[in-house]
Amino acid sequence: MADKDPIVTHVFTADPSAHVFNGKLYVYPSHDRETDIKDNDNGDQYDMNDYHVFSMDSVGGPVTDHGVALKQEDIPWVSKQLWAPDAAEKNGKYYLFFPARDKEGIFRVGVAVADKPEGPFAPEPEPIKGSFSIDPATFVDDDGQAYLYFGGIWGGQLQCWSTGKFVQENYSKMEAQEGPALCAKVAKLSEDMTSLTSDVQDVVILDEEGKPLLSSDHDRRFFEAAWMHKYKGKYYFSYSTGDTHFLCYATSDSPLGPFQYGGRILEPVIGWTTHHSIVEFKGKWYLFYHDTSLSGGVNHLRCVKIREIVYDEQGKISLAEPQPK
Ligand code: FUB
Repeated sequence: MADKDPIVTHVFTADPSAHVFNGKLYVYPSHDRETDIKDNDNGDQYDMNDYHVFSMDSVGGPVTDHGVALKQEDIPWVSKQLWAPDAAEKNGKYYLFFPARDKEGIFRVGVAVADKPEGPFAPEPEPIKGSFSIDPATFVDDDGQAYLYFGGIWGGQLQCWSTGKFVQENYSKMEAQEGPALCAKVAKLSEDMTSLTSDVQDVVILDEEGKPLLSSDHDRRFFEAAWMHKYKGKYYFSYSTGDTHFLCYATSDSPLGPFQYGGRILEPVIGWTTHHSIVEFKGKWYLFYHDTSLSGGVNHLRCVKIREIVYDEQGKISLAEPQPK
């Protein structure tokens, strides 16, 4: 089985968030760039400073690069590292959610607003109050309520927030050392999508015995790359397991969980990180993900790819074609 081709090769792209707006498929990825910074667990080598938006009319067809939609120098609160973004549409406006380090080096989530899916996006002057860590993913439910999922351990700093306040000394612990795993976070978004209107709560993932996944369960516990989609009335929370390099999912009857662990979607790809989105387009379901094949395996120079996924009668996800070994 041949591997997939990157959707674009003229720039490095990663962390793809795919959405259908006005009948077109839009992709909001990180824009990886070359740097001399050596790889470390902090993720300093992921030193991105702008976002491009891409669109396509068909999967496998031509991809349009709409150019720079938002850049670091235009965001007053950001010091560095524009990491994995997501986008949403609400009441005819388009919102780009993005994580970045503030001037104190703490990751926060910002939001920027546009009239068109491809931007340009105008950033709010401050990060979203109450937001922290990385990898925002938005989900607008059928009743119009929008949710913001976020979080990432290790370089994503989630372990620093276990008391509700940022504790720098907790950084080097990387994650919980025993007991339940640290969870991704979720909160409701306001009607104008620029603030949180509920408490931030844990996205709890349960094992087959109904117990929260343990911190020692590196094959299944949440690491980063939250994504939410809905299929046949069920909420699917998917995520990366980080150091074990799997993309997994869990399901619930509520967007707030708790979620039941469901299985793996993607086995490890070339490169350390793995990050994805899931979207329905023209009657088929697709997994957008990245690997490092375009750079010959450089961890911070990644490329976005697409695979079709299918559901069985129980709603279990698998790839439409087997993943090459
Ligand atoms: O792209 C930078 C970081 O790498 C993302 O925020 C993570 O999800 C990982 O893909």
